[in-house]
Amino acid sequence: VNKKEFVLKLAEIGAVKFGEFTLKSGIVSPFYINLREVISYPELLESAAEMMLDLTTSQFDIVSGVPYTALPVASIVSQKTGKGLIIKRKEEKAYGMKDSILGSYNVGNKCFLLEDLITSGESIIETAKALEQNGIIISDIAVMVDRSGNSGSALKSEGYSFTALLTLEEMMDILKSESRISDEEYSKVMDFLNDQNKPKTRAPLVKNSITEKLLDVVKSKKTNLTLSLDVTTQREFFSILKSTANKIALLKTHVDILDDYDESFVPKLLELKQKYNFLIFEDRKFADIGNTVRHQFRDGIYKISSWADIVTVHMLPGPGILNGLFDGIEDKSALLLARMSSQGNLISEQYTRQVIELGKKNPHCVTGFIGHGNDENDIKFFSRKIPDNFLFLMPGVKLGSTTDGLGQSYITPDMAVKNGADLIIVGRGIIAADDPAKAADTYRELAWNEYEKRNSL
Ligand code: S5P
Repeated sequence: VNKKEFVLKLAEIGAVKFGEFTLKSGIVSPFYINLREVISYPELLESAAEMMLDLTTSQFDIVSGVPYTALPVASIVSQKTGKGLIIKRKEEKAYGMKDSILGSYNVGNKCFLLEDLITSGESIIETAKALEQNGIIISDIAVMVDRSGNSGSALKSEGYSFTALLTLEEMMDILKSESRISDEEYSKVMDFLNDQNKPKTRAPLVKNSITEKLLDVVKSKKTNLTLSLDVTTQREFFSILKSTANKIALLKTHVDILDDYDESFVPKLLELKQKYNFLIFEDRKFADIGNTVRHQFRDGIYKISSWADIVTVHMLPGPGILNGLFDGIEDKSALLLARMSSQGNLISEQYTRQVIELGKKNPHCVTGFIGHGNDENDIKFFSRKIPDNFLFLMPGVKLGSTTDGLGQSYITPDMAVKNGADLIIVGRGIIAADDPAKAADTYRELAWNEYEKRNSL
């Protein structure tokens, strides 16, 4: 077999389809690729195994695949080479690491690892790491189709290299040259692939009134900076706010950390809001049942719903939390915590996905998502999951340090925005600076330049 025949056969069994497909992220894709069915076509499996074996560059002692689709391919490679097969369990065992790998191997064995499709590279990294934890050395990684659009850069930044039998572009070229897709379909796919790799402006799709207001402020003041004013006295609060207010689009408060909160606070705050044109975001992080958060939002000393435009919400209690908060309230909106910046936080990839799903179902009261990433690829990966009618706000932004000694992780403002954050949230980078006004300028400029660059693409 050659690649061409292989690709034609893939198209024949419906592994690549053309049309309109709504992806998990809400984005409509002009094609859909699903290699899972390959396992039911023995001759396809065999050609995949042969061609992927040809991609290896070094000797190996054992072979494995990322579960599930790559496993039968790995099993054929095993038969052809006489090297043993091992399998990493897909389900996490509740207890210990014992039995996380099936099959026989020795510590120090070199393993050839196969995968069918790479998008983010996450599942390969997960499998490779698990094998390594058991003393296995990953000597080669081969994938059938690379549709990452960035040659699997997440994998590279983790120190792994891989070879792909096919890139998506290559597949499309073959299908086009064999007249299996029209020129129109071909250019749609290519445009889509190009588009996907650049984060784009979200404004035109936004339907939420608070989000629209926020984006108006961003545009008119030329700033996508959120100031996190985490100080404990009103004097400090208003002094920093006055000197930075013309540089920010959004003011984030933790009203409950003020030592001297009294009824003069809110009127003073609203006066400055009026004067300097920013929105107010009380970072209350609601996380209880609907009835409780309803009171927490409206009642008590702070009566948050009377002055904050935006509040943060943990979706852990389920969708009822949004009803409790926003029923009967029109002009307020939530930012859902989809990821956190603190090291070792318990948020899983699946939880993040579910939070985004719940947000998508409630565009009337959700402005966007709080998220973070460990590096450029991780931020991009997260950003792509956020539909175009929602914003992505990123805390954990600071120049000159990567942590605060209390578990906070920092990345730089330009890196945050370049890779997809719409607004950055900066606290101590500004409030602990010798000259907060000057620091706010620096952060604003770095973030804004990247924002403009991105939106002019
Ligand atoms: O994941 C998060 C979410 C939030 S809202 N990580 C965060 O740090 N935050 C908030 O952003 C946090 O409560 C704090 O108010 C601010 C970051 O402050 P900094 O001083 O570390 O910039």
